[in-house]
Amino acid sequence: MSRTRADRTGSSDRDENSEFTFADVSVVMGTYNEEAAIGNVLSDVERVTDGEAEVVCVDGSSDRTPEIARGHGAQVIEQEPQGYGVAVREAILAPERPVVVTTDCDDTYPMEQLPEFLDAINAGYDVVSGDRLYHGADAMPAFNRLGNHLFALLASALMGERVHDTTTGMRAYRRAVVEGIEWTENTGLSAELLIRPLMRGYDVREVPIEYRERAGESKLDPIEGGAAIARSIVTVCLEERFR
Ligand SMILES: Nc1nc2c(ncn2[C@@H]2O[C@H](COP(=O)(O)OP(=O)(O)OP(=O)(O)O)[C@@H](O)[C@H]2O)c(=O)[nH]1
Ligand SMILES: [Mg+2]
Repeated sequence: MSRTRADRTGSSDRDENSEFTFADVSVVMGTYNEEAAIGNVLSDVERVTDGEAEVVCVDGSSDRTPEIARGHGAQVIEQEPQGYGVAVREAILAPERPVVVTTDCDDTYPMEQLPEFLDAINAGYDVVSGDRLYHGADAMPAFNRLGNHLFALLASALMGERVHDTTTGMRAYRRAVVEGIEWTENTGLSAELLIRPLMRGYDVREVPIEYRERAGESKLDPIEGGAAIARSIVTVCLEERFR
């Protein structure tokens, strides 16, 4: 999926020869009543990155999620719950480290694959996107799985380039990407975070990831959320095509 770097605004915050380590990585997430999952997610990040990655949680919880996060040394930014994208937009823009990794705080995403994501950034990619559907995503509810396949087909048709998982929550970005684009979507932010960089010529790579069953309750209504995501895909693709 490599493309020409049409309008990149600086691909790296350090010299050509030095590689990013986990000390250059912020793992960020929206957290909304995730006390069943957050302990595992943050322990995994700590273990896999040797405690080097910093963690930022934008939190709207009324349960013990923020206490657990602080107990793991995470930075917690409090925010009234306003939806996925409002939280995640704040989360990606908060840190200052040169590599930003998003994840959901529901224990579905494999933090064990963080080294692979960092390797791909060090290989020169601007965005590394976890493709849950490659391995089948058996742990995903069938309706969501079908929807995610259809979103990827819709986005691929509108972009003229095949992508396989537009709604994944696990990605790594160079900071220049998250800062260089204005983000407008809420429930559809995850798709927007893939589509706008791709259509602007950034180097984007999908990597297959394992996907686990969710711990705790979903915050997404499959029908309403699905319709919002489809609308975001169409809007964002058209905006990018005619910008
Ligand atoms: N702060 C904050 N976080 C949110 C909000 N809505 C969702 N989140 C978080 O965003 C992440 C994604 O939400 P999920 O419920 O996992 O949505 P999803 O992945 O589409 O749905 P599942 O497939 O059921 O996991 C989770 O970590 C949520 O806690 C919100 O309004 N505020
Ligand atoms: Mg989730």
